[in-house]
Amino acid sequence: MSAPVLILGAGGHAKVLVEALLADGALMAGVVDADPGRLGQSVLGVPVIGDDRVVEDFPCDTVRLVNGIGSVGLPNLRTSIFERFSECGYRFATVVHPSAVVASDVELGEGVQVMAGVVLQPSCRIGRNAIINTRASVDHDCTIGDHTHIAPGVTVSGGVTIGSGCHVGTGATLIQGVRVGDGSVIGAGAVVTKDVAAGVTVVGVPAKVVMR
Ligand code: JB2
Repeated sequence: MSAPVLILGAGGHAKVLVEALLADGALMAGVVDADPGRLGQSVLGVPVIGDDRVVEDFPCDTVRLVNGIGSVGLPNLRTSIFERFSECGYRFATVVHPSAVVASDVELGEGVQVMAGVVLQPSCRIGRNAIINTRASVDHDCTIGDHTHIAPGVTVSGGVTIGSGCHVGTGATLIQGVRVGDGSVIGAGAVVTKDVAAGVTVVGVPAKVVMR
């Protein structure tokens, strides 16, 4: 039996994670949130039991953490909370909704979150703390970096490499073999037909750089 999970954050992203965890039969230790107004509330029936200080009440070998901070609006917080608790010895659970199709040789890093309806084709490697959000598809031989968010409905064709700390916006499409550098943002609905440098924002069809 796996250790129970403690969710960090009680907002929209956490709600989707709780749904996936309950569907997978996970044991729930509770939710912690920085907002004192959330204390006593619940997320799909899982109680908010305090703020991040409560985590220390659970020795790190008795609980698995789930990063419920989304990467829209709070991308740096999502990464820093993952690194901070990892350094303290906590482990992050990998969450895979039972409706996701994940090929047998796919490598999922610690704390990866694969939401409902996702397809991950053979030989993909997904980095630590990445989100593959609702109904996204990632085709064969892709590499997705640590802390990157693939938003709902994104289509990633075969052999694509996306760096760490990237955001690929809702419904974007990346054609086969393109490479996206670390820290870049792909706008919602963009169609990426050629490589994207690190640290830039691209939007449109075909995608063009709008910010460096
Ligand atoms: O340091 C913190 C902290 N800072 C903010 N520790 C903990 N434990 N919680 C923290 N929070 C809490 O995160 C806020 O008080 C708030 O309750 C929650 C963020 O909720 P929100 O709904 O604003 O964002 P989200 O990150 O859950 O979801 C965003 O990203 C998802 C990927 C939204 O844009 C969603 O629509 C999106 N699907």
